[in-house]
Amino acid sequence: MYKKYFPKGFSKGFLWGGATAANQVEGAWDVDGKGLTTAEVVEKAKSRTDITLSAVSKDSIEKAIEDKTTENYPKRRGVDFYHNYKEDIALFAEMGFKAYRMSIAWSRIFPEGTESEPNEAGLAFYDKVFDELAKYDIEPVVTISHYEMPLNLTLKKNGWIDRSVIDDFLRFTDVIFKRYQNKVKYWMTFNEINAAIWGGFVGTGSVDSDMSESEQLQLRYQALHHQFVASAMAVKQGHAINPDFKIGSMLARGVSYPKTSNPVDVRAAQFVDQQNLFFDDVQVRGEYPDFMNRYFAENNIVIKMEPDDEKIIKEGTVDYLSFSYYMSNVTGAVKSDNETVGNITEGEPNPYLETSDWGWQIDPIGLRITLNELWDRYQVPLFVVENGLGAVDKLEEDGHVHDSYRIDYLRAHVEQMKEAVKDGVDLMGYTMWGPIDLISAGTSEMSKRYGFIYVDQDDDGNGSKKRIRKDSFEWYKKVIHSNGEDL
Ligand code: BGP
Repeated sequence: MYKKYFPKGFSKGFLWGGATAANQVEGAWDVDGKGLTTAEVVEKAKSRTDITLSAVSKDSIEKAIEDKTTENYPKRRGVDFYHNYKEDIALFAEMGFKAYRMSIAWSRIFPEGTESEPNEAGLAFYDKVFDELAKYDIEPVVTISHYEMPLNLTLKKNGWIDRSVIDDFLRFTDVIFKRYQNKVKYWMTFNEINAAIWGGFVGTGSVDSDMSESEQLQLRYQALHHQFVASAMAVKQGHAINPDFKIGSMLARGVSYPKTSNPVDVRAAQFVDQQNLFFDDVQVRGEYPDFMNRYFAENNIVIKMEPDDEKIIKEGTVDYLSFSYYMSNVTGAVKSDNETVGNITEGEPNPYLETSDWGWQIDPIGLRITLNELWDRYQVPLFVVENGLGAVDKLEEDGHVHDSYRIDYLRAHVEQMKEAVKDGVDLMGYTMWGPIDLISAGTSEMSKRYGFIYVDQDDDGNGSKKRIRKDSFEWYKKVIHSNGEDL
């Protein structure tokens, strides 16, 4: 029947909030029995591309472990959310957050990754965080693995390349699903699962810096396959523990525009786009798409599968699709030397767009395009779980941070998100990235700030760690209060 109706704005229960990751906020890296993680041995870098696997060798890991001046590793210190969580959550509540996306540090629960029993002190910490959120009716949205794993799994097994890590992961998910079954409803398995390919070590925990490019690809796709299987098994496991759980996928999404209307450019952009979407083809539709099977065959990549893997992947499809969105890309058939930087590195500059201080191309309309595309392709609820502006903020003499540029960025993206909702996209929520300043995933800097809340700490860890509301804090409060009407 013809429906003379279209949604006029965000749904009533829309999940407004913010997103962080354990290794970027918590600090307290060796407190209460926690083990070292892969994130805590990655060195500072100038850009995202420097954190790809080639930057992480066995030697650099050894050096990082031996280095006793641990204060040099910002991710080991974070912004000390571990000790400040009450104050930080109170500030989120003051803005009216309905949801807080956070991750559980695997190595707080299983310090080495291989133990048979979990670390009670680690579990107790997240109990306290979830209870604090519940006080304010803030829904936790939990990323199970956000760019880290217990370092021991890298040292002993070379990370996700070893199939037995699936068992280690499922022991971890079994414990947290059971423990928090009445406190957490929304989960996602792997942050930006496509980082397994372009982020190397960060995504897979496997060191392949001494390999050729084709060997690296072989290793990364195999490690990724193990993550697909682990994710699908976790979805099934979680639903058996609590059928009300909503367990999602998480993709770093950036639409790829053709450089010109020449069909060869259009096809080149489509290829890049398919390479980006294939992760959700597996996790949402439940099978490897044929264009990837062709790609594997033509690139001599052989995915080793166990007899049941295809069935497992089919039966463990996700309940919703979440993604990060920061920028879009441009692709042409002929590769240009003029590469853009960003969290998805392939691409060229777009003359119609401005860039952030870190060169990421700002494209709010691309978010509407992305939402429509994902909805058309998958027809499952969507969730924007990261979007934000990394900028150099200045604490003025009046004691404030006047971040009108951040408000402009976020407003433009929320506007386009609203357009997508009016287009009919089923959108569950929006957790912008970094509601409180945190350590950058890409560069380990503190000075790349995303937050509504300023943290007084510099790149070397100096500062009082005092929390200060920026101008954007009041703006977001108004946005949430009006359910996205007052922008
Ligand atoms: C995403 C990651 C986050 C986050 C964000 C911003 O890709 O999931 O962990 O950090 O990007 O990136 P960066 O910190 O490099 O600015």
